[in-house]
Amino acid sequence: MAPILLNCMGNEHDDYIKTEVHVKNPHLDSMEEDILYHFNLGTKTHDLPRMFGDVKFVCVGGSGNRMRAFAQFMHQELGLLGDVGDIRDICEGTDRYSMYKVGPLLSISHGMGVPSISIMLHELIKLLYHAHCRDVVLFRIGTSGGIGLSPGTVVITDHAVDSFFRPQFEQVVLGKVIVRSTELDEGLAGELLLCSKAFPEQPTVIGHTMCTHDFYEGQGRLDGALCSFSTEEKLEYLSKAYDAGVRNIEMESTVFAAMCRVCDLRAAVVCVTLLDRFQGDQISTPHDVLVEYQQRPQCLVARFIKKSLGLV
Ligand code: R2B
Ligand code: URA
Repeated sequence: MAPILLNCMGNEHDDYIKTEVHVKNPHLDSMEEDILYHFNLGTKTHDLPRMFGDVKFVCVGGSGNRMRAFAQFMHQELGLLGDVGDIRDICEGTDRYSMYKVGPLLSISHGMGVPSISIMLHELIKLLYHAHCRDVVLFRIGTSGGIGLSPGTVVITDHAVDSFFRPQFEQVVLGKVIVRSTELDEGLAGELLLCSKAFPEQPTVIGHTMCTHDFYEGQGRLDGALCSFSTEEKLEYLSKAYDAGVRNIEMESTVFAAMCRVCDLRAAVVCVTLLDRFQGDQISTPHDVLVEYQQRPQCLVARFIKKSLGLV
């Protein structure tokens, strides 16, 4: 039986938009076959509705190992039958991305940066479309650099912004720039914030997330192989970002928000901060502390999913 989706208050969603996943490409329906090359899946070689038709939640994150660990964690959290050791990588035929399915949840890696997550999202959204999935919610769970927050703070993104603090994503198409909005689902962000009350030891805030195309100079770091600015200029830029409402910096949120929005998918970005960029650039926190920080977005999203399924 299909799971009943509840909102965070335990009520069945009245306002839940019960829709199939949309693709915004008129060419797709005239294609005889669609090969999802980077997943090593295809509409002729795989029965996508049978494999994925019951998917309700998709969590994406940078690393394949982290997304496997998340799938194993969710297997336990959802009380599913079977051995966690048997959860296999659906994309094992390719080493571009890793994909794990546990019950109604897909856990997928996207690599680092906008081009990598963008390729993955094209194929993921088509996969959900071909599989006739309905009412899917997407989450990006990841790491980030904080601005004026203590390390370990979880940031739920309201707007993803570019390096000029604009809530938009620019895509160059046929030599022209297309601008898409990066606003995320306000209700979903609010429900996640409510869920965070169950973890009082994990500070959680809602704020803007800045997405850059580089980890070093692009995020105002002084410790890359190249640096073209002074410490004062770095701090001035971070202060401007803070004043514009930016609370953390990472490298995928704008295209994630923009693509989900165009395809009418409810989506959220939940990233933990590994350091406060006003205090430094190097990530020198001990490994075990970083591992615990990285579990924080996972725990928050797990709680949301369990609430939605009426399990807590
Ligand atoms: C966060 O962490 C990665 C860089 O270390 C990048 O993928 C991101 O968005
Ligand atoms: N990921 C980023 O993109 N930046 C940081 O500072 C930390 C993690």
